Amino acid sequence: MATKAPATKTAAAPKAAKTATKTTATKTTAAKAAPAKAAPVKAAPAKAASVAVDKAAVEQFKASVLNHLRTTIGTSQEKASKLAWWQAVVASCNEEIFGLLTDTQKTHAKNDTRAVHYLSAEFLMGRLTVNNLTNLEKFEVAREALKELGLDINEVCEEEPDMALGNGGLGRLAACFMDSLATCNYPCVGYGIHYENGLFRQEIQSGKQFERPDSWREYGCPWEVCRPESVQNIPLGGYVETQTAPDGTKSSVWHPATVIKAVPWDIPVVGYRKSSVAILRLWESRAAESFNWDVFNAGGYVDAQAEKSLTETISKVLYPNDSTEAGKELRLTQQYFFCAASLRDILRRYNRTHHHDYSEFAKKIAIQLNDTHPTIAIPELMRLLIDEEGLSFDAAWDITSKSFNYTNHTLLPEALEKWPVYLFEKLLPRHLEIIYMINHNFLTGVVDKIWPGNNEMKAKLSVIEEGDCRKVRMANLCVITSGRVNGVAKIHSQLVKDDLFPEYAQIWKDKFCNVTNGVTPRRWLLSCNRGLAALYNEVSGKDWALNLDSCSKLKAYADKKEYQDRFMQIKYENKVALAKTIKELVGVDVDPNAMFDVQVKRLHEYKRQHLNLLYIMSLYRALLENPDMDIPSQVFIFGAKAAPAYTLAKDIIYAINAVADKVNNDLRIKGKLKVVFLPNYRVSLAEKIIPAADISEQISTAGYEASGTSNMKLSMNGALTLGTMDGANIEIVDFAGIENNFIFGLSVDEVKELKKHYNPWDYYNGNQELKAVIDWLDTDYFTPGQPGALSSIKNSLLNLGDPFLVLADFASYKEAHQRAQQMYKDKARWAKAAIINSATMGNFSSDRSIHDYARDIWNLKSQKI
Ligand code: 26W
Repeated sequence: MATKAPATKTAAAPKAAKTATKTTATKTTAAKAAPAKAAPVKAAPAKAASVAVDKAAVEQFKASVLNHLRTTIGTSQEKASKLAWWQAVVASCNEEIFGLLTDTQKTHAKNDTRAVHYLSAEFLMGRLTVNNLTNLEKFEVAREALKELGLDINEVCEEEPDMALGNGGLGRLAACFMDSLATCNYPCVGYGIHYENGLFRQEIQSGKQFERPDSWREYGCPWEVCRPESVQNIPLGGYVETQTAPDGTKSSVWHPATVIKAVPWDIPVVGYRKSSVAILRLWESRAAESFNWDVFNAGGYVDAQAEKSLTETISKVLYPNDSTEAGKELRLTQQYFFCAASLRDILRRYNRTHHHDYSEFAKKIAIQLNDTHPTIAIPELMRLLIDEEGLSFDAAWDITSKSFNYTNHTLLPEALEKWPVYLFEKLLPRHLEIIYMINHNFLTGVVDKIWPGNNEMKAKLSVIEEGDCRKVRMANLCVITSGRVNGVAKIHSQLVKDDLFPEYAQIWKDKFCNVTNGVTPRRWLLSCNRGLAALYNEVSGKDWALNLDSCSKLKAYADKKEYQDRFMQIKYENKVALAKTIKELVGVDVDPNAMFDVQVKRLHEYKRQHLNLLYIMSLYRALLENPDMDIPSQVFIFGAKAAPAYTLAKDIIYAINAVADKVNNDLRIKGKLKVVFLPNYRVSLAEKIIPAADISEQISTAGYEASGTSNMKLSMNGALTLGTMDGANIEIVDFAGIENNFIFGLSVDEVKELKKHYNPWDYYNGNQELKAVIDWLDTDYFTPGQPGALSSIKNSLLNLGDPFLVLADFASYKEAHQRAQQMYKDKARWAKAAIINSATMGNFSSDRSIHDYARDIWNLKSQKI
């Protein structure tokens, strides 16, 4: 094991820039890269701490990699491709990781610890190599070892495909939580789906989004381990038979039509500083062993293969929607498939020590539902306990209702899952019976007691929505069953209680609570921003990544020129690196001295990328009128995937690209404005963009963004938030100071009020500039020869009523941008604000979130390994 290297004082920031630059140095020549103008501030005196690397550890790592190259990968140093080198590096890491994993699991088994089981349809893990090396405290050693082998660690790590098994915020949150659970030593298992294809790869052709499959495992994933000993068989479909025993008691027997094999793949999640190693267990669907090949004669062989592929379709692809429920049969099957497999796994492990005595179950097992996607786990646990373990309905309910908790991540009505009853009848007939029973007990035992004879109330709170197509309301089932229901930021939790579930809150006033989201500082600061990490090492000591609050020590230096210069020098170097990436990805030259204004997140009307676009158009217009306008040069950077069927979202991407193309090539505005849309936004691209941002665009219509997490990552890396009082923005500016950010727009209450009588035409007709840019969309100025190509945006903003109040917030948004431009001219003031933002984000470490869950929801103790 590597000994910990003592810190020495050397120039860290320039070093960081060098590596960051190398990351992206692949195709373009250096000469073509962004014009490296003089830094805005003089290079600061080289003071940040850097790590002197242990020579013996380097030799050991080198030997291990070379050995794996030969004996695990089966190639030689001379022949090895970069991919092979990467695989060998992973194999070296795994030597240590598997040891730590075994220690963790032994400790938990020995103490029969209570554990949390995090059920999530998505885990957006991204790449693991740099993160695991960092958490093992081996990154510097590996970098040096590879360097001595003639390799650049960043280039080697670029070989790793992202594990994009999630859509956006919810999936990435689950990944950050796994990192924090492991780091904080909480016994846990993450359960999800082993999608063969993660979120689609986005290609941009002529400005338009095209979706391509993402086969992240095409050449195998060296981090995952298949566990055939834990395979589960999952029944599906068929019918329920009611049997009457001689004593007259009735019972239900489910005769499933099919059985699907669930194969677990384990991904070890390494805690920081070798704390514990958590397991992320992802289920892959296969044709069951019992699949009857014999019934097929020679001619049926092909049909048999076809039928086989149907069962294997279940884990084939991640649904790419992050806000609209499509109601597809396959999606419900996916949800049931991974929940059923996970619960069997939980029961199997529980019974190893408890031998089918369920009296301790709720004491030992906490289950967290990440949104409603795993709701089917509720009736499935009931079914397993009743049908397979012989418990009474009431006993099963007692256990189930003590085990589950539910996190809500969105208030958007179109995102709330409702499954047609006919789908349940077809796929899960026994689960439907159990749901009816739960609902009946709730309506008669609870609702009728509080609101006697109130049928309207019953209809409203029922798990079943009546109508032409009866539906199961998954959120209602979650709330009725769960011990605790939480939102993901203070304001959101308030709205969950007051607006989404007010009657339930009346019934159970203590059920509802808040856990504000967080992000892991290991990935989102330590690994992705080595320059800033080195500065924190020096100022806050070496433990800041375990205790992000200690970063607040930097705040004391926010007024000191030396630290301002160093902080902004680090930012500048990150911007140089991003400028290079931008050049490679979209061929646009951007000036690292310009203000980098970043909006990265899924594309959605409520997130209002089109508000940003309208402002950019107005700025362009102003610059055309006065090219010498006294404003800092600005680069607007977008990254966003649109759900494939979300036409308007795709139109907005097209419009951003059309405007970008025009603006970037217009010599009249003298390079003062650039717009880039970076294709295929994903975790690994976020890690390059976020450290380079000056401005963080968080401009959702107030009340619609549950929390946001890019707001936290950007602020942590020293970006100033230009945003609305929505989600976690409110809490962020609470810590960082409203004077260090640019808050604008309607509040939640003002949005509610305005929505009662909103008329976008009033804003259009009342603001000449706004009218001009909206009308511009109707011309062919940005789409030569194709007038009307951008008109759908205008149409939504006017004829379709502007559902997210873009026009109402436009003037205020523009004014916020002007404040930002003003502050940017004052380098010292800006640097101070950037430092304070970064230094006050301690509360937004996902460690804090996980401690909150452990204390308030899971009643979970951390276990030293
Ligand atoms: C059924 C289709 C569907 C799929 C995913 C509907 C809704 C979702 C997610 C709940 C959407 C999501 O990712 N929500 C985001 O969750 C983050 C983590 O809590 C928050 O930070 C974001 O504000 C929220 O939009």
